[in-house]
Amino acid sequence: MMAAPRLTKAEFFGDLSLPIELIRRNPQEPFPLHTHEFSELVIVFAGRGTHVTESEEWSIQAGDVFVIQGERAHGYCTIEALRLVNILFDPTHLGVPETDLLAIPGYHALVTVEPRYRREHRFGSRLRLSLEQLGQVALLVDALERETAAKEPGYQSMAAAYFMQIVGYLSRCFTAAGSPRRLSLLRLAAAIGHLEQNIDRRVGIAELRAITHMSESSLLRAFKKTVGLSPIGYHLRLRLRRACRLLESRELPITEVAYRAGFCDSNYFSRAFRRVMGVSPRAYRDSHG
Ligand code: RM4
Ligand code: NI
Repeated sequence: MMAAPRLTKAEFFGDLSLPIELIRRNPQEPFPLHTHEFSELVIVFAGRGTHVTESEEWSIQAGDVFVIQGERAHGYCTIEALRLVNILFDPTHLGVPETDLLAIPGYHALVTVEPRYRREHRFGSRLRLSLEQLGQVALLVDALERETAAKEPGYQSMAAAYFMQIVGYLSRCFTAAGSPRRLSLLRLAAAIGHLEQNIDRRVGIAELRAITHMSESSLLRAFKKTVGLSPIGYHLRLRLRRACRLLESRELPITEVAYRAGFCDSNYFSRAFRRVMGVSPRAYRDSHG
């Protein structure tokens, strides 16, 4: 089989200074399997269609919302007046993880956990909005569209703010919609969010168990499957990522950087840093100045 084509940011983002591109598909035409350099948030406003991946097919309809991480091949076939809005975004340039969007339990459920469980749950855990919710999102989408079209001074921040409102609103809808399967996604999402919001200290498994109400073994298994790392490994990456940012800014001595990234022992910090990053914190700072 031929590899699915990979769509690039340069082809699809009209304005490369913005990590967001809104595309209305009225209608969405059948579209062959593809991957992309970016992610997309799909909001289905009307009609029906079949969303396909390499191995599965799901029918989609008005109200369905899902996030597609770019590396997963997907496309559309059999379409009945399908109208959707596709918000393409570059997750590495949004700055979203620094915000308290992470505190919304549905956030990671929507963007991180559900995409990983889509196959196993046969699309059954996706977010489906009520008509009223769809109307609310439509208003935010219109506002984002006006901002990106008019490009008045400040439009980059305004567009990012509308995008965050959309994601925040949808995350809250995800939190509110409770089927048992969704609840299990929300639990895992809560664990991921908790680690991301507590980068400056150690977080043990007992703490995560208390938040998720999961047994240690099912928590570890589900976490590994979703994130690709153990909770401790993931948390360590987050802390090192923060350390990198602090080292790059050159404002703090290395012992203080270690402390702010949740390491009370700066020797241990240096060892962990070198193991993951391949260089010492000092060498990292020297090469990023
Ligand atoms: C297509 C379809 C794809 C999207 C491209 C940009 O019509 O919606 O999923 O990646 O547009
Ligand atoms: Ni796509």
